Amino acid sequence: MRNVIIPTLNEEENIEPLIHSIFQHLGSEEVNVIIVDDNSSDNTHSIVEKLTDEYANLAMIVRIHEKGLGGAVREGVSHVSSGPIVVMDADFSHHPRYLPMIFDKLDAGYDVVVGSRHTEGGAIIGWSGDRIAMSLIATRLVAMLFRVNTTDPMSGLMGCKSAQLLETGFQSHGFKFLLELLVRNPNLKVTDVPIVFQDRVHGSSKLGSQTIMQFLALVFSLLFARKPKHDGLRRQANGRN
Ligand SMILES: Nc1nc2c(ncn2[C@@H]2O[C@H](COP(=O)(O)OP(=O)(O)O)[C@@H](O)[C@H]2O)c(=O)[nH]1
Ligand SMILES: [Mg+2]
Repeated sequence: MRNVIIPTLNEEENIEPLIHSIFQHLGSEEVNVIIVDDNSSDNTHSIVEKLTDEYANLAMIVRIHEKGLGGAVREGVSHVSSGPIVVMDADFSHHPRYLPMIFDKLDAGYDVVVGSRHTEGGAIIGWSGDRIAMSLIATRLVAMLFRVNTTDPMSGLMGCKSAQLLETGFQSHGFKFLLELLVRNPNLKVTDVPIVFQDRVHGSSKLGSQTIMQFLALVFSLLFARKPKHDGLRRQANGRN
């Protein structure tokens, strides 16, 4: 069974049309949709609850005391029994029309499939110049520091072959869990599919200055966690095996 995990925080205008659209694109019998809501203060919770009467394969987890995208994803993954998983935003920036293509690539044997804004055919629509510049700087910095097999390690739209990989592949609770997954697991078979990322029309972004600090802290922690490139040579030079 295919699975889609959607972390939500105050997405009352987006969540109902998004859920209908996902089931339309994938078939309501063919996919489990799991909403992980961090105790939204708007009506997200009650809207999803109402829709669970309509869709047998829709589930919602509400976390009362925790916040954070990465932790919400891991919580959702713990409710997946089998099959590939796609993680996407709730705000239509990641359109459900891309889901069949991502699942097809996972079925074809890729470990991770990234919805990329920076590959041929991809784009970002609606962001301010400042936000595009910030995202590009972060992407370039990551490309300089780490070997990641994607053009968009900062993407929030990603597919993963199994729950096990998503459960164990990253530790942080913040936004950039894909980056962490790729750096900590450098041998994964990764591919990109181009996406046109459309900035949200309803609701507001939860990204703030705290997110930038979180990103920098993650980069530093990954730099220290990274295995040396020439591990074998170094051990030989030290006379150890
Ligand atoms: N469960 C949960 N979801 C979150 C949290 N922060 C953001 N989200 C959701 O994660 C997705 C991406 O957040 P968004 O604010 O759109 O970030 P942006 O697209 O980078 O501006 C959306 O579906 C949000 O509702 C959080 O702390 N917990
Ligand atoms: Mg968004």
